[in-house]
Amino acid sequence: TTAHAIPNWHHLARDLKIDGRAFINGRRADARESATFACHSPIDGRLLANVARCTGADVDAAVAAARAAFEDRRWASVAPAKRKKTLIKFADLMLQHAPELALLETLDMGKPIRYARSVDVQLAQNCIRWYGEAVDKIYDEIAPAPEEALALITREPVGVVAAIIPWNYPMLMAAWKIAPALAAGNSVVLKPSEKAPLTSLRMAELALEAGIPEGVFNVLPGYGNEAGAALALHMDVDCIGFTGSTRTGKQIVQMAGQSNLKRAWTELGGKSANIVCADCPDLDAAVSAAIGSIYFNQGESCNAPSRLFVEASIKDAFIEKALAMMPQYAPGDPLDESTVMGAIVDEVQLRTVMGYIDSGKSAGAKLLHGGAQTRIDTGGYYVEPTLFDEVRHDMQIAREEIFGPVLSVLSFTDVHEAVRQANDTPYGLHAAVWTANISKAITVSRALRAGTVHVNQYDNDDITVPFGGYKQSGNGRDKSLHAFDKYTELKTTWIQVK
Ligand code: TXE
Repeated sequence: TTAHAIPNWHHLARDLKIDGRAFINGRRADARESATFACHSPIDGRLLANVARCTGADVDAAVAAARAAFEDRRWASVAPAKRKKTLIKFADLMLQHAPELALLETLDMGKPIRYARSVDVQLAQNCIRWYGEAVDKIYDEIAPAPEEALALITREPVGVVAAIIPWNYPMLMAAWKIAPALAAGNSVVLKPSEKAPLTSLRMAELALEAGIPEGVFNVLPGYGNEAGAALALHMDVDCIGFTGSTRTGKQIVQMAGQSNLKRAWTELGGKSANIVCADCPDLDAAVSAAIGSIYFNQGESCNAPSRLFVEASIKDAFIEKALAMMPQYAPGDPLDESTVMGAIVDEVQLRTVMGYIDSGKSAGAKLLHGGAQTRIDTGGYYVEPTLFDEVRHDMQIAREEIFGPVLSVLSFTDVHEAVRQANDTPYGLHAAVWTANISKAITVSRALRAGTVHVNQYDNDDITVPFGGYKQSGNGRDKSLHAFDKYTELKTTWIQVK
């Protein structure tokens, strides 16, 4: 391919046409009574679009369309090899529209355009492509039954799948849910976060263009307590896949139980611990992984290593190296290609983050860098990368998910005590240990109660591995072939032979 010049994002943003209507049964649709909510950019507060504010009636319409599509099997009966081609076409269309999708994502939730383009669009289209590729390579099972019978164990789509997703990686979270659900032959109703609904809507248009039939993939923007709750309570939704806060995840599971016991899968918050031992094989790598992973995406990542446990004897050296890296994370204009830290998603989240920073200061943690709101004259919401030292395990900033660019440093002298504190949290999403001692690495990684444990790195990630949490970080797993477990039912068929 020829090297493309980097687009002038500000010009593109000015000319961008944004359609905020819902997507139901293969068409754009206003919400009932044309209700809308204003979608503002956290970059500078500008109004991006008035977006359909879907409520119960719209949910009924979308679920009915999804059900009809499932019942007549217009997608479920399509041969896996053909479903594969359609999903790959969908992924190709996302790549063709990569600049537009990246721009929508950046405008909507404030992340730097360089990452929206190189990370979010790429990972989202790759996820859709990967499940497309997988779907004609999976075989069902035959049980070791007695001679006079044949027992088949087959997978069937669960039916109508609802997906409720957050605002931190809108396109990627959409892809993690819809790709395995669609590949398995389900119909989907997706509710994006009211804070970042735009890329989901555009993805629905591209899916239709790729050949995913009408009614199979619907998108309903709206508020959680309106469109979201109506989906979670719906009697004709068979399964719900949720990513968001632990508080809302508990409500989703309750609503599933109080309605039709729809299968409820949750991917929730985290307070991931990163344990760096004095025998860490590469201190520079440990520092850059710790800093890069907490400040990436403005700290708005469920698996961000927000608790850093450093062995006391190397803490000063660690912090000196960390402080030297901080200037490169100064927030900038997200539409500028050189920016690596963008805007916080909205004013509510900004207030939450600032509240935690105040709490850290008043609890006696030592603020070594940042701690302030910045770029206030832009009209947007920016927070400096913030580093607290001398954090104690019982402080609020060490216990609660902040979901912002705030790193808490705790020190330890006994690795067993560090592991105990690392596990002393309701969460269990990610964790890490850095040590050159192989036995210690294995012992500690076994002891850490988390869905993913990193040893001597933090960044490796791939669609091939499951992602999800222990404890109150949720249940079920996104990504990898294991995600099919959530969106399929296992059927046993006994056939008498003689
Ligand atoms: O999340 P919510 P919010 C954490 C993070 C953040 C906090 C609040 O700490 O500061 O949650 O963010 C929908 N019934 N995470 O308020 O409310 C909502 O519309 C049905 C961590 O944005 O959980 C959105 O689509 N749905 C997390 C989705 O749930 C409801 C990612 C997530 O919103 C609903 C996001 C209801 N009653 C936030 N209420 C992670 N770990 O990845 C809300 N929703």
